[in-house]
Amino acid sequence: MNLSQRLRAKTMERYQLPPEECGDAQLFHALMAVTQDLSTARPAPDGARKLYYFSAEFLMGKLLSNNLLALGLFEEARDLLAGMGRSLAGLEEQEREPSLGNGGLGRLAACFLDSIAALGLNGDGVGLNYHYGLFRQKLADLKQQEEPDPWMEAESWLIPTGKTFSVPFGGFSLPAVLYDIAIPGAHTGTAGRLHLFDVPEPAPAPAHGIDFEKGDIPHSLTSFLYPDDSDRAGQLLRVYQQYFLVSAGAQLILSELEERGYSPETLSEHVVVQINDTHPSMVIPELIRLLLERGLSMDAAVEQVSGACAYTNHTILAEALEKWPLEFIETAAPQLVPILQELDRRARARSADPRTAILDGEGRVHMAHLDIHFGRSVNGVAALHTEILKHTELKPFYELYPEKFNNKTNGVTFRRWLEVCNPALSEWITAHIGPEWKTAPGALEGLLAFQEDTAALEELLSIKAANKERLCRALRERQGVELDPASLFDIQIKRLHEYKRQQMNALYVIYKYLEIKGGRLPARPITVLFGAKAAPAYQMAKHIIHLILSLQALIDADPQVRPWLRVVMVENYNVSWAEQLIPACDLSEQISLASKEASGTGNMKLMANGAVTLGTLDGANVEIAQLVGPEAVYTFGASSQEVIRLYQEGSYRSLEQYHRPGVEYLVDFLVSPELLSVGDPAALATLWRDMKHKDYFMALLDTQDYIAAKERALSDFEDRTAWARKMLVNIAKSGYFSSDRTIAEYDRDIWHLS
Ligand code: 26Q
Repeated sequence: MNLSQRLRAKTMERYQLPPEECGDAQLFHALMAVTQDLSTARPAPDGARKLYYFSAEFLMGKLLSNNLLALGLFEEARDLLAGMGRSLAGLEEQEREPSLGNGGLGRLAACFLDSIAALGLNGDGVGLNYHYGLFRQKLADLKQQEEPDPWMEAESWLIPTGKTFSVPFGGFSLPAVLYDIAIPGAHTGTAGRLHLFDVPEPAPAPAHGIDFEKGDIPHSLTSFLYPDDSDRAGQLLRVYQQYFLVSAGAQLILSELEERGYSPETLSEHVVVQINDTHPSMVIPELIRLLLERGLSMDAAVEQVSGACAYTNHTILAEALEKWPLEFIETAAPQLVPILQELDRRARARSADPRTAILDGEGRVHMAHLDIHFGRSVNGVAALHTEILKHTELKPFYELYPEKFNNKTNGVTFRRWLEVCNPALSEWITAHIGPEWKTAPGALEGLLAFQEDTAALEELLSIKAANKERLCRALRERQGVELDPASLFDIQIKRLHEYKRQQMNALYVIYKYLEIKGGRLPARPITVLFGAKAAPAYQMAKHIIHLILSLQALIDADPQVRPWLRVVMVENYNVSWAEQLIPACDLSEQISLASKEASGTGNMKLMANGAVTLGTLDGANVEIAQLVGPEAVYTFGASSQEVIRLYQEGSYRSLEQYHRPGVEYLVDFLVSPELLSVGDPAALATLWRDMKHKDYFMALLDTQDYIAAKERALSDFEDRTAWARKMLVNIAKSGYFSSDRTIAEYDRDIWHLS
C-alpha cells in the first residue's frame, strides 16, 4: 500500500470519512497513526552489544515531519497533502511539542537518537516522561512568566509497553511504568526506541504557575523537568527523579540482558551505558547494587559496571557540576549509601589526592568523580572543551586516567535541521551537487565549486529572503509583531545565562539606538531577535530578559529609531521556533565568554542554514572558524587562555572595564530616564549594579571588541555577492557537524556496537 491508500484506510476506519473530508486535527491524527504503525513495525537493529543512552532530557520536538522523512515518505506526504489543499506544516500545527529538555544537552540527546537509528546501531534512549515538561514561557508586563506545558494528549507518540519496574525509595517503593517512542532510522529498515518512565498516577496540573506539592513524590515525581537553576526546594525531588530514572533503567537493562540470553556476569560485554552529564550518574551504584543482588561479588560487580559505563561532560561551570548531599541519597535511596562509601574507599585507594574523592569533607557526593573513577570513558563535547577538561577542570583525573579522556565534538541531525526545516535550501543543494549529502553530509563541500557562480549565489540570497518572510508571517500570526524582511536578521537563540552574554548583545542594541538617535543611521535596518527561557529561580537571567523586553518596548514606541532598529523576543522559544528562526538568520550570535560554552549546537544548525557566525573563540565556534576560514566568520574577544588566567589570578575588575571609554555610557543607559520610564526601576538598577560591580562573565571586557566586529559584519553584509559567498562556504563546511559523524565516532572509540 502506498501512503495515500494507508491514509484513506486510516481515516475511513477512524472517522468513516475520506481524507479530503477530514478536518486538520483528524487528518493529523490519522497521519500520525499511519506513521506510528510503519515505525513500530520495524525491527530493532541487531548486535550482541546494546547501547543505552541515559539522559534526564530528550528535547525531541514535533515528530510528524521528522518521522515521515526517516521513513522515506516526506515528499510523498507533502505532495499528497498539497493535492488536498493542505500542508505538512499546517497539520503540524495540531501537534504539541513535548518539552522534555532545557536546551542544548536535551536537544543533543534527541539528535543522537536520530543518528543512532539512521546508522542502524543497536541503541535506545532512557529518560523520564515529564508531564508538564519545561515550563511554557509567557511574556507579559515585560517579564517572563512560567506556566505548565501539558503536552501529552490522549493520542501521542507514546506507546504503552505494559512493562513496569518497582523502584525502591527510602520508606516506600513506586512502580515505574514504561512508555516508548519509536525512532525510525533514515535509510535503514530498522527503528530504535526512546524509553520513558512514568509514575502510575501522575498529579494533575497545578492551578497556577509551576508550583506543585514537592513533598508528594508518588504523584509529582514526573510532573516537571527541573530547570538548571538554584531552586533548593526542589533539589531533593530532583534526586528522587534521578534515582527513579536510573533504577528503572538499570532494571530494564538487566531484564533485556537476560531476555537476550546473557548472564549478568557478562554485562560489560553486552551493554554500554552512555551517561549524559551527571544527571544519571547514580546508574553506576544502582547497577552495582543489582548485580550484587544477582550474586556477583563486589569486585566483579564493580568491574562489570565500570566496563559498561561511559560519561559525557557538558559543562565547565563549577556551579553546574552536581554535588549532592549524601543525606539526600540517604533519604531517597538509602541502599546506595554503603555502595557509594565503598566506591569512595576504592577511589581513595587509587589516588590520595582529595580533589578526586567521591565523598568530600562536607558530606557531599561528587557525581562526576563517580563517573570518572568507575566508567571507562570521559568525553568533552568540542575540541577546546576537552582540552580545558584535561588541563584545567579535571586535571587531577587526567593525570590519573589519561587513557579515558577523549573528545567527541557535538553534531546535529541534518535531517531535522536542514531537510525538514529548510526544504528550499535542501532542494537547491541537491540541484547543485546531487542528493549524496543527505547520507554523507561531508559531500556538502561540493558546494565550494559554486563560489564564483553569481546565479547560484543570487538563488541562495532569494532562499534566505523567502525564509525571512516565512518567519515574519509566523511572528505576525503568533505574536502580532510586524517586521521588515529586508532588514538584517541578527539572531541569538539559546537558554538565558550570564555566560552566554545576552546582556552584551543588549549593550549593542543600546549602542545602535544611541547612534540612530544621534543621526548616524545604519546602512540598512537591523532586526535583533532573541529566543531564550530563564530558569525560574535565576534572578539575574530574568533581569536580562526584562532589559531586552524594555528595549523592545522603548524602540517600538520611538518613530525615529523604529524604522532602523527592532528588537524582538520570541515568546516560548522551543524546537518549533528554532525550526522557523534558524533558516531565516543572517547573523548568528555565539558570544559566550571564551572557555564557558562547552560546545554549542545552535551555532552548527545556523551555519548549515547559511547564517554567518559572529562569535568568540569558544566551544565549537573554534572548529567552525577553522573550517570556514577568516573570510566567512567574525570572531572577537578575549581568548579562553586569557579568561582562564583572569579567573585563576582573580584579577578581573569590572569597574575598570566599565570606566573604559565607550563602555560606561552604554551601561549607564540601563538607569537612564528613557529606559526607566519603560521598565522596572528596581530590576534595571540591580542589573546595572551587577554589571558595574560583578560582571562575573566579563561582558564588559569584550563589549568594545564585540561592537567593532558586529559593525564590520553589518557593513560587509551590504556587498550581497560577497556575503552570499560567506553563506555558501558556511553551508559547504557544515557537514563535519552532522551528528551522524559524531555518533560514528562514539561507536568507533567508545561503544563498539558495529
Ligand atoms: C543540574 C543540577 C540540578 C538541576 C539541573 C541541573 C542541570 C540541568 C541541565 C545542569 C545542566 C543542564 C544542561 C546543560 C546543557 O544543556 N549544556 C549544554 O550542552 C550542550 C550539548 O553538549 C552544549 O552544546 C552546550 O555548550 C552546553 O551548555
